[in-house]
Amino acid sequence: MEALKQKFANKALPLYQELRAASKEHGDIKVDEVKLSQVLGGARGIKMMLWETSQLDANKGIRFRGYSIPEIKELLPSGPQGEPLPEGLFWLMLTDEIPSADEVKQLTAEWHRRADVPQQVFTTLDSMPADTHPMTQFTIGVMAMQSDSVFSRRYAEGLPKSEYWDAVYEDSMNLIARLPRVAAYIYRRAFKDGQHIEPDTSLDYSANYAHMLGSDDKDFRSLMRLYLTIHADHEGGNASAHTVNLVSSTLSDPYLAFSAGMNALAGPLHGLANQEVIKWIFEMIDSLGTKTPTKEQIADYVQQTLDEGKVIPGYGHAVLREPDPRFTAQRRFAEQYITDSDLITTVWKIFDVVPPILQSLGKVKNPWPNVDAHSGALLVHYGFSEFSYYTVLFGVSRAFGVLAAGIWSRALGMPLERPKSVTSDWVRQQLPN
Ligand code: HAX
Repeated sequence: MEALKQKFANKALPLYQELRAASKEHGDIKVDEVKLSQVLGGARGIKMMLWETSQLDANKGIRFRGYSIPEIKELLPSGPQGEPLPEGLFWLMLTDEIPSADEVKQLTAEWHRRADVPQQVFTTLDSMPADTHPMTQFTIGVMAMQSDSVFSRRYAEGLPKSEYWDAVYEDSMNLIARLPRVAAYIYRRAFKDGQHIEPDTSLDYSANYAHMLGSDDKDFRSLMRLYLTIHADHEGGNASAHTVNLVSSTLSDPYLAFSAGMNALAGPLHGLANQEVIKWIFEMIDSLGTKTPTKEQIADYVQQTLDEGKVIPGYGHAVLREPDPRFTAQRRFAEQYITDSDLITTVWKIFDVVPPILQSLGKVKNPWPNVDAHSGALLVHYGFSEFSYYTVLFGVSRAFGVLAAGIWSRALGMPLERPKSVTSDWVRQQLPN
């Protein structure tokens, strides 16, 4: 058994016993109460699932196994310029241990070993118009690999429940290994006349992905390492993670579950916001006729967007109540690596202008920027201005978190997810006369 799988098994199997006993002996302990406003308000804040890999604090932001983003940057094995390797984060999420540089190297090699993409994926993608939205191509590309699912095959052969996690582990590792090749293939066929670039197995996961996209710039590689790390997981309740959790609870295999989650990520209130942000900024620049808008001009444009009944993309969050540390990490990256970018200066001016305007509306619970407010400007800086592709990058990263969590769910024997719905008649009956 490979080292990572063995380490995982050593952690997960005793926890399975512990949680089973807790549920049996203390299952009546109340952990939450549900208010009508939550039933009618998108189930905000209701505690209803187990998610081992990360936890979101409304004020402090994401913690991966208890570690903040600055701590992750400090502790995880990193690339040559010091940005963390997402391989290390995956290891941490799966084992609750910070890996050594050597362990991370082994994981990179393991993913290269598993990275061969079946020909039918490219044939399937090539049968679609090249201008099909990249997120649609991405989920179809993932689905085209489903026939390779180890879980599906072994389940059909009579896999016992105690071994579900093992087959899900195999699928998840294969899927993560293959995603950069599929995602880069989509980028090159959509935007670079189908001139594809072969993988370079001497590179780490992020640098190889950057290479296949078409960039060997060392700073862009560093950005990819940071980007793929900070987008990986945001606890279990967000729409893409929750979708993966729900679908995989039916024992759909990781290919089916992950592509379902990617369809949730493709919505503008969720991952597609990274595309919407840069589109909105470019439209603002066009409409104002300047690449260096003043704060007053930005404020007017923000007001105009709100008057048109639209949201300001990249601002607000269902859980966070402070600026998103993933925004701050990208800002720090820009401060360190990039001087003189009108676009990035504009992103920072927007950060000064938008929160007080949203606050003044009196209804927005979080006026601060989220992860998507910054990422597009960084990508444009390094020559990737095809913003309809941005959510695919997010999706490749999100695979680390949701698939690690999926392995945990099967190891912990999590059952079919099935919450309760109510009708409006039922709601009326609860109201005082
Ligand atoms: N601009 C304008 N209005 C906003 C707003 C924004 N950025 N954020 C929230 N509001 C409005 C809501 O539309 C809602 O208005 P109504 O009552 O008239 O319907 C009101 O403020 C209350 O909303 P909320 O409770 O503060 O926010 P929600 O939990 O309902 O929604 C969203 C959270 C992220 C969907 C929301 O803030 C939003 O639409 N933001 C813009 C889109 C965006 O950036 N999405 C990415 C979020 C991060 C993410 O998932 N990345 O992948």
